[in-house]
Amino acid sequence: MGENTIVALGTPPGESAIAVVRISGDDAVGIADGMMAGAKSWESHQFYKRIIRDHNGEVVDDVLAVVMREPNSYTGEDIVEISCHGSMNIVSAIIEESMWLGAELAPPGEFTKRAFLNGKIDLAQAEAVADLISSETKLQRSVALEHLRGGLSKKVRKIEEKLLQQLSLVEVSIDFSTEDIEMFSISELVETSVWIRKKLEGLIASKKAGAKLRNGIRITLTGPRNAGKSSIYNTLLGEERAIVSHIPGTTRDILRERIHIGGFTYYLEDTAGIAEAESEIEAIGISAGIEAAEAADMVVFVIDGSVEPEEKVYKLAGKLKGKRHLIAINKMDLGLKIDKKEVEERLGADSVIEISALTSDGFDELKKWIYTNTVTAEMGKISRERIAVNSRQAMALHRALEALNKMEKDISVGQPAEILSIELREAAAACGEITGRSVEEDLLGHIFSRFCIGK
Ligand SMILES: Nc1nc2c(ncn2[C@@H]2O[C@H](COP(=O)(O)OP(=O)(O)O)[C@@H](O)[C@H]2O)c(=O)[nH]1
Ligand SMILES: [Mg+2]
Repeated sequence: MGENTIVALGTPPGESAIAVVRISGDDAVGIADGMMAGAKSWESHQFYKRIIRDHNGEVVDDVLAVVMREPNSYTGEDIVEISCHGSMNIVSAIIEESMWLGAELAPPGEFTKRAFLNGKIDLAQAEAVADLISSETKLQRSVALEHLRGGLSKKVRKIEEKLLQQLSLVEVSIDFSTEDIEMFSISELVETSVWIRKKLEGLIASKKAGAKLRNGIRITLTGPRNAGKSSIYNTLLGEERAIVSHIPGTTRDILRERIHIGGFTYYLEDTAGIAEAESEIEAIGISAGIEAAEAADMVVFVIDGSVEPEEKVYKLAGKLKGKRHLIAINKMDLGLKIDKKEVEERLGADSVIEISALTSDGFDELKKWIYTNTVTAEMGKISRERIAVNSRQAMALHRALEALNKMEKDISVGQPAEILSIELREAAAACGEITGRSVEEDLLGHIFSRFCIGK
């Protein structure tokens, strides 16, 4: 392969039972011999118990090592994996010794980049590796796994094949144009184009939900002072994260924490809420809170249900129209002085629930509302099909879509086959970027820099 040989820690840094150091490249086996020679030569995919010595002959550690010879390894190159005792001191010594014997430190994602360049996986699969490593919930994991198994690649390749098939027909007709016979059928070309456009649109539509799946969904708690926003925040988190007090205006900064509900990741935000500010600092907090609520995917508007509602509460809540929101009437343990029906009638809210941050009553309903409002049509589709493109992939698919739109337009005004073939080629190349069949080197650098070192 002619590439340099790389080394990196493959497990998280820190103390652990074992740590794994990976070496990949032409010299990997030579380096393994250099620091842990044994009586027997390395057979591929066999574990060997060896002693590592540095070049001064000093013992570094007792290890278990395995050699995986090309092409049957993750990178497609010779790989040596050394399971040593999980001390950073030992790990550093092994990495230093590998470097002394000629290896270089691997930049982030280098192992996976090599797997891609050596044809072990395609680009969509490589991206899925990063998603899989960073997945926190079952749904994130299963979508990443489906992509890693080639689920997305297969769909895109099918589209690509259809494009290339039409392209070849159109090109043949250009070559034989002097013979004045139609080599391809315009109606078939249009039919295929329409079919492909539908498929592309379906995949592109999964981007928005995919971003929510990968990056999390923002939920902001808002409402008047002292309604119990910070208390609800803490109850949802299961810890006393936000300061709760009967003194109005306690919360000033926006607090943000991750929670998981039903396979999705949420960023839950506690804000100062909305009110007339009583100090300059509070005013800053309030306007930041209002901005957060505007940018959020969902808003929970909290009302103190233990007191008669002030007219302005209805006015404030009314501002949320057009935003996915829930009205939570809090402090039901104190006995409610607010009529749920009246709130529903006056605000026409998505829904209104009664809860208590103190006793956790109604929190199942609160979580259910969050979950069902996440599983919109698009999210539901993701959890069924386990396919969700990322923004790079969506951009490429969008370019393919534009090329086809242009081609259909050109067909309708009678443009010649030469023009149509350019557009078909462009659409196919754009699809090829998903799997990495056609992709620029600097884009690769960008994609693999997202990875952690040692992957
Ligand atoms: N009895 C009762 N008191 C609550 C409940 N939620 C909040 N409180 C109290 O209401 C006051 C204001 O709560 P806090 O969470 O700081 O409200 P925020 O200003 O909206 O963040 C505090 O004294 C809380 O202990 C609840 O469900 N029941
Ligand atoms: Mg608060």
